[in-house]
Amino acid sequence: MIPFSSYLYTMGNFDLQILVIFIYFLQSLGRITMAVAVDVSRFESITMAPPDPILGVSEAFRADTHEMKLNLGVGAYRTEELRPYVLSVVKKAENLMLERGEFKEYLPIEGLAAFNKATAELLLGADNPIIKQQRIATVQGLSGTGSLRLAAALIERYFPGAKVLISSPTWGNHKNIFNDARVPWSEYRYYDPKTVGLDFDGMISDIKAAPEGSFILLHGCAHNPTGIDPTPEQWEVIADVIQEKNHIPFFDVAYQGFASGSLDADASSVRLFAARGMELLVAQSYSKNLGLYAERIGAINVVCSSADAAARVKSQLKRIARPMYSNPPIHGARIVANVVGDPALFNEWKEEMELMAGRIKSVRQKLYDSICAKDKSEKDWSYILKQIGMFSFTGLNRAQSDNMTDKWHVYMTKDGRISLAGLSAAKCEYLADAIIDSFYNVS
Ligand code: KET
Repeated sequence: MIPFSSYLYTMGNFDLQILVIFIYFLQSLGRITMAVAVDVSRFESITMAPPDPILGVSEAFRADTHEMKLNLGVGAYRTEELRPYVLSVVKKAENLMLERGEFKEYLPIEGLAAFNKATAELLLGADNPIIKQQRIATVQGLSGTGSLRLAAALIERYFPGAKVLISSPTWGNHKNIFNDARVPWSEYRYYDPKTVGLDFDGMISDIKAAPEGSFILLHGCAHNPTGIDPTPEQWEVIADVIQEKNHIPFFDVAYQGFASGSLDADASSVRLFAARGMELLVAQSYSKNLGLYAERIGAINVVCSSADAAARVKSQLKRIARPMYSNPPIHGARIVANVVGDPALFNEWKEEMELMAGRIKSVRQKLYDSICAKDKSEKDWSYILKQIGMFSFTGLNRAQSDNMTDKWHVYMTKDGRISLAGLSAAKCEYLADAIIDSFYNVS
């Protein structure tokens, strides 16, 4: 039988007109209903979501054509020429993978074994007894975000009603992650705008006041967005209170090696808690320290009091991962495993990381110097130097941050955070002018 559509082609204009009149006639008899009203979407009730407060800044930056525009929104490392940077150890590790002709089969749900071993060792130190005792459940995750999300799902499932305490302020996505996982959260005091420093007393009393057995989310190093970390002595007190209240520490380690340039120094907070025999959760990311942003490589680690508990936790993490994304991507996992597993590459990585951390420190200093040279008032800008990591929390309010973007084409998050990793020495003077103008001329 000839299909109706083919038959239409054989018809002349006059025939088609007759056909259309016939259809209208049938319609008027109620025999045919036009089922689809093409201009009304089935998705009509879905409203437009707001742009993401961090990643949306990059979209706005791309749309700006001004020659002085500067993207200090997302925490992503740039070279002095403000170009994205692929570490040379990453290129070498990728070459190794090509030479070896490595496969692309599915990974196990928990990820690449060599990666999981390497990541736990980087976190705790290779000779940490916890690893030998197999008290750590490590599951490869979709970078820091995906790893946090797995842990959130674990909390929701096995600690119903338990609260997560997050710092005020914190990385914006933390709230989304726990909201989406339906985990209740509240904030503990962290930042003191008066001193542009840590509100340590507020932090301690809020952690003390939380219901026993809460999860306390801590930034392992280089707190985002403030760049303010507790001192080693303060970490001890934080650990005391968490232990006293039977809380569970939950570390977000997204900047290991980036704060100080040393992998070990930046893991010292986590290691301090682990050495006390505490059970804890740690989400890791290789976006920043290995520049693997788009490879989505990280891990969730759960340190347990026994190997048996760790095995059970791991089995449940896998159970959560399987229906979410089945198993993780292999490329970034191999890069990390190859870099950490080869002593020459490992050393080269540490050198490159020091270089990146060093460049950020030098623009931090230059920005501070430029601001001090231009600002004739008595204002103390030294907090810029005291902060560490990728960011500076400028203290600029929303209107002042808007001025930075609208007038100066400096793209930043509206909480006043600037990513120094996106700043070059050549742009420090310009940024200093923008900050001074926004600070003094906008309220
Ligand atoms: N934790 C913290 C504290 C963090 O700053 C980020 C990323 C992540 C986790 C997650 O990174 P991932 O790429 O999923 O491993 N922060 C930067 C990028 C972003 O917002 O996604 C940022 O704050 O700019």
